Formats: sequence, C-alpha cells, structure tokens
Amino acid sequence: MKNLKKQDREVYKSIMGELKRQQEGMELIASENYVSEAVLEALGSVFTNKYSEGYPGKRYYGGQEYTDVVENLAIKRAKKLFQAEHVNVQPLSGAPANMIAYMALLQPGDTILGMDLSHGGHLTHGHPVTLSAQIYNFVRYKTKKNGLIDYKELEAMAIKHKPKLILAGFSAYTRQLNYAKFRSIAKKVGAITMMDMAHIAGLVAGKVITNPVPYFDVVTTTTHKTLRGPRGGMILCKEKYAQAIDKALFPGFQGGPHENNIAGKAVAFGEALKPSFKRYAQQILKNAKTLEKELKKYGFKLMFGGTDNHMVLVDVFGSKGISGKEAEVALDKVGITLNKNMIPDDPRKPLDPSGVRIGVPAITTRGMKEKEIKKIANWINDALENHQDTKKLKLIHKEVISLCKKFPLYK
Ligand code: DSN
Repeated sequence: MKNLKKQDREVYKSIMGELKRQQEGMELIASENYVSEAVLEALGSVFTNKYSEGYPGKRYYGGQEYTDVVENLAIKRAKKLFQAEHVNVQPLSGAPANMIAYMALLQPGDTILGMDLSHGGHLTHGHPVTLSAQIYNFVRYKTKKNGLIDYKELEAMAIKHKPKLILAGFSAYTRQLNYAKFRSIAKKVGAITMMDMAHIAGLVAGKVITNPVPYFDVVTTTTHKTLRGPRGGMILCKEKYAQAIDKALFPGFQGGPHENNIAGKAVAFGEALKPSFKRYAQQILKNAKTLEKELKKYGFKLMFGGTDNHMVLVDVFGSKGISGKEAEVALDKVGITLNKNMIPDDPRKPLDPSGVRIGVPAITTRGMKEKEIKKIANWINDALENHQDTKKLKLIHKEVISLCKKFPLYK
C-alpha cells in the first residue's frame, strides 16, 4: 500500500490498525471469515472503475469485453459448486439479495412464512423494522423444545395462512433443515420455496451439508461467510424464475454491479471448487462439535441441544448469570470477538439478550483445530466466570494474542 501510505496517512493507519486487530484477535463471529490474498487483489482491481448495468452480452454501456469474462466465470463456477440452473452474482449483499427475490416472486401484500427471529431467523426474513415487512405480510414459525423446527406447526400455519412463499434459512440456528419437508408442505399449499443459505453456503460448497439448491425454487446467499469470498450476495434459482430474478435485480432494485467484487467472487468460487476447501469445511464441523462438547463440559447451556453446522448458540444468562451483552464486552477485553444474540423466546431485550453466538469459520481458516478449540472454550469460561477480575482478563488476553500469532494471517 505504498501509494496510500504516502497520500493518506489517516486511512492508511486505520487499515493497518484493522489488520493488526484481525491478526491478534480471536474472531468467533459466526458470519465472518478471512479472504485469500488473491481475493483481496481482485477486490482492489481496476474493475472498480467500470459501469456494467445489465448482464454479460446485454449491457447498457460499451467496453464490456473483460467484465463479461469475469462475470461469466463467476456464474459458471457458482453453477458448478451448487448445481444451480441459473445464477445471478450481482447482489451487493445478503439483504438486497433477499429483497430482490421477494420482488421477483411476489406482489405487495403477499404472505411469506419465515422463521421467527429469536428462533434463529434473520432480520430480512420479516422483522417488523424492515422495509420488506412493510411491503409483505410475514408470519413466523418456530422451533420445538428439542431444537428442531416444528414442521407440524409449519404445515398447520401454511394451511391456515396460505403463504405465497415459504422461506427457510437462518442466521443463528444450528441444526440441519429438512429440505424435503419444506418442499412437500409448500407443494400442499401451492407456495414457492426459498432458502437463504448465507450461513452454510461454504459447508454446502464443501459438501459437508446437503445442498438445498435442488430442493428450493430460489436460494439466496451471501458470499463472505463460510464460503470465504468477498462481501457480497448471490441468487441461485430454477430456470423458471431466472428472468424474474434478473429483472428484479436490474433494473428493479440495483444499478451498476460491482465488477471488482464479482471478480473476487469468481476467485473465491475457484478456491471453493478445490479439494482443500472440502477439507476446510470438514474441519469447520469438527471444530464446532469440539466447541459444543467443551462448552457443555463447563456447564454452558447450548440452544437447540448442540450443533450440526459451524456455530453454537449459548444461553450465557441461563448458564452463568451473565447477560449476552456483558459476555460480549468481557470477551472483547480478552481479544475474543463474538456477538450477543437472542435465544428462542428470549425473556431479555435484543440489545441485552440472554445468549451469545459463537462460530468457528474464521479461526478454522487460520488453521486452528480441536486442540486450539479446547483452549478457546477454557478461556471463554474463565473470562465469563471472572468477568470483573481485570488482572485475570489481562492474563487471558496475553495468551489469546500469543496463540493468534502462532496462526499468522496475511503474512
Ligand atoms: N450479519 C450477518 C450475521 O451475523 O448473521 C447476517 O445478518
């Protein structure tokens, strides 16, 4: 970054600060990851200068010889990764991807049956504060005491509310979904099926979780979580919905796509097609299982009974009498970053809920395995049980930094 360093010290220093924070911190936010140097290079490329409204071969401006090449590459690789009939790689991120899918498939006022937020769903799946909740009528299904989705209730709600769309997917749910069940319930009531696989896309690409794409009419995702690509979104769908999705994206919702970002997606999808990515996905599952077991040993209560994916949702208030917010702050002090999170039917408030969500994709990218996970679980327990002991927290922080340095990032 020699030019930036010379020209703009303030921005340069903030980037260097962030780099150091990432290098020395234990990143346990379930939705974060580290892209490769190759993806970073594509993101910082001259494609950022180019307008390219439209799609390969059908653009509104000239000079598209190379944008078409890179966008076609991203599409081809994504199709291969997820066995998709049609792919749109232009969504700027997950929230716009979901909005675009709703626009393509529904009319204002139509009913969507989606997962309750406190049971693991996502803001863009109809939380009252969102624009989509003002446009569409959302009804919400929940999980049962054993942690699985209550498919009987889902079916009864589908029959009662006659949704035009049934939505699967989550941001804080740890169990495998029964895709066939979603499909059969939707068929019974004539609904379209959509899944938001943002959290698990990398596990699907690595073939350690069943691919939802063959089961659902439309699948949305982000590209920067377990999939380990640049910050962005993507929509995969059956050919039947291809035109509606493409039109809803442009001119319906977005303007010029970010081709530097699409170049980064193409690189990341190329990486995800390699055998090493499968090994990465396998290790994520092993690490998450180890975290589940270790935290249980320390007396933590895990929501949904445990995990089948890359994260756990822990009731820290119920387990240790410390709120999710207090836990997040205490762990920040020892260099462990995670987020407070609601637990199903949380009696506490969203900004100070009962739980924390812990994910392993980022630390798995750094090469950490079961041995390191055991240490991390020990630190989490120690920090939460002694969250008012400044000396103790400082000591843990030193150990965290020292472990992170053994797994260097961007050497
Ligand atoms: N922010 C992402 C997450 O943490 O799940 C998606 O909202």
